[in-house]
Amino acid sequence: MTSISRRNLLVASGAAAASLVLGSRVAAAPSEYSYKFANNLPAAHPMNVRATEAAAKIKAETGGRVTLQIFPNGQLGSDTDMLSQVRTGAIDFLSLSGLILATLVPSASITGLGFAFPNYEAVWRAMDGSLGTYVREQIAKTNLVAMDKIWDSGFRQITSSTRPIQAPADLKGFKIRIGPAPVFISMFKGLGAGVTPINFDQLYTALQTKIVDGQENPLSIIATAKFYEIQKFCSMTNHAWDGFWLLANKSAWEKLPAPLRDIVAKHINAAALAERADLAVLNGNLRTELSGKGLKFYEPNVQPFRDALREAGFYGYWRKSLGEEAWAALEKSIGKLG
Ligand code: X2X
Repeated sequence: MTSISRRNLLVASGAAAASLVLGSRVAAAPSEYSYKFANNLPAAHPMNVRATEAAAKIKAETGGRVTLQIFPNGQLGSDTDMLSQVRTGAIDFLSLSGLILATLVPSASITGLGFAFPNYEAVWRAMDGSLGTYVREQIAKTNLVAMDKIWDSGFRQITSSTRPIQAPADLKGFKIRIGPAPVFISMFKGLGAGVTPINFDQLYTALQTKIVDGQENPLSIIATAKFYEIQKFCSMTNHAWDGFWLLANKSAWEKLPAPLRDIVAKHINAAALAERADLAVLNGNLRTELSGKGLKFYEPNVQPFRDALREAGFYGYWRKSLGEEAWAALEKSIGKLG
């Protein structure tokens, strides 16, 4: 399985988008189990590239009985629209950040707590261990099924069109876009920023029209969404890690005979691991690539940000809000937080 090269990521967006658009618009001959898989990411993001590969493998191994049509780029609506759709069965699969899933499953916020994960070793120890199990159990209490392996989105950085963010004081009066994610709204309010919740499909325009001064996302999304075209500065705050749960509508999932479900789960989970590896490669290269596109990088000392969150009562609030079981599952993987 080849990894997505840096060059492929930044230059293949047209081809990838075209292939996915064609794939989604050219009426595929209906198979016995035809599923819609929606997400908010650009077609060139490794998540869509690997999901497309997985869909082909699923179709091949099931002899065409199971097909997944992929709808990237928020084609089927905003994140909050698509979450409603996967709950009703209007779409069958949705990849969604735990930050936004938290509007339905509050405990999903736990993976987005500020500065919770020091590195990827801690992320995968948690998400492939007790914390991931805990959150999937909470998701299962809704009418959704979460696949075993969470996909990587990455450690999030702050971009700006006005000034580099180097200390909490720089966030005072800074108009930052946040996804409709309770824990991030809380985090950036706690840091003193002016928070504007906007769905991802509206973000490029909001930045371009200066409705907001900046936003925060991993480098792979800054690159594939081309935010470097309308942002000047990027501060490597690594203020939170984020991942995408691969969610299935429960009745659509249970409609599949067990042997077909096993094939679908096998290839989707394998694709998640391949996508994680892709991002690991990209995370080592994208800063150079984005610098070449004009983005100016900064490496702020993050301890003042952590201290400001603690002083604002952020960790105490979320420990109480999420509960001791969730907090114990988190600290089992990362040690003491807050
Ligand atoms: O909306 C965002 O910023 C994104 C794409 O990172 C999420 O899905 C949370």
